[in-house]
Amino acid sequence: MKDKALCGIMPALMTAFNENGVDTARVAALTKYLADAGVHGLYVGGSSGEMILMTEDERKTLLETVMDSVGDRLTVIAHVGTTSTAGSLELARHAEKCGAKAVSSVTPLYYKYGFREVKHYYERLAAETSLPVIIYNIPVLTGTTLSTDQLAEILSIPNVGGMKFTSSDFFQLERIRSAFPDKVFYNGSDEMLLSGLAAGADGGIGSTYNVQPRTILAVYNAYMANDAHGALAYQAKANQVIAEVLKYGVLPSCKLLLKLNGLDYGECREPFMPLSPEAEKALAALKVE
Ligand code: MN9
Repeated sequence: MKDKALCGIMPALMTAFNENGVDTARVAALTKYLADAGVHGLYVGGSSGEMILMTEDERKTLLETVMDSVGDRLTVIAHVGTTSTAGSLELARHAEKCGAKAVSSVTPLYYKYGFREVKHYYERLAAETSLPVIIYNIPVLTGTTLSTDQLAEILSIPNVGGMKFTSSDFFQLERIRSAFPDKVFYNGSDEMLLSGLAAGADGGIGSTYNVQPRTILAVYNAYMANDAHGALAYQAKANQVIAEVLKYGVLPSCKLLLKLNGLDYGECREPFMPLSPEAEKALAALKVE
């Protein structure tokens, strides 16, 4: 049976920083804002959370902050991918101890691993935790494009609960979700949420969900109510924001949009840079909800 608690709209939570590390008060404020907006869960410690720019200790603090803040209200998926298998296994054990509902991971970053290595990595991760493991398939960043058969082989590993699918090969998404009706599939590109839902995704995980949760939920809710045209209208509304954010840089832009919306979430960590005045002006003109 598909785990309904894992389905739905899950912002890929952004991280706020201060001079001491994770700004736990601001992180708690954003998680509460998103819970109040009605999202179903949070995906914590992924690329949208600047995990590549954080230490493992900071990542643990981040997850603990989220669990304390909204762990009783929302499904929390902990992204545990790092540059090393040992580091990811350590974060997976920590996530389980903290009460996360699932763990997710890209393969260890930087090298372009082959299929045998990718599969081995997920076997190790699945053996380390009793939580469901959500594979993170993002070929444009990992450099490894897996075939439908190869994805199916990885999904067959015991304990693998589903996949975050960041690709526009919706034929492949439909084939694997039909082959694994009990597993959970998430669309990974915000700008193509409706396309992913139409191919059978059970929900979506995305960065811009942090800043426009209501519009994204409207896409999902309309689609679930069999209103594909309504869903497309909301997707078009979301895409006006996404197109601008992509132009100026997703994470710095989303942090600015949060600030304009009344939650000063600070700046991204270096080497990200503050936005230009021109970008700030363009983003300030957007209607974001
Ligand atoms: O988590 C995000 N992907 C990455 C998903 O960070 C690589 C997406 O939400 C994108 O930021 C978004 C903009 O292209 O779709």
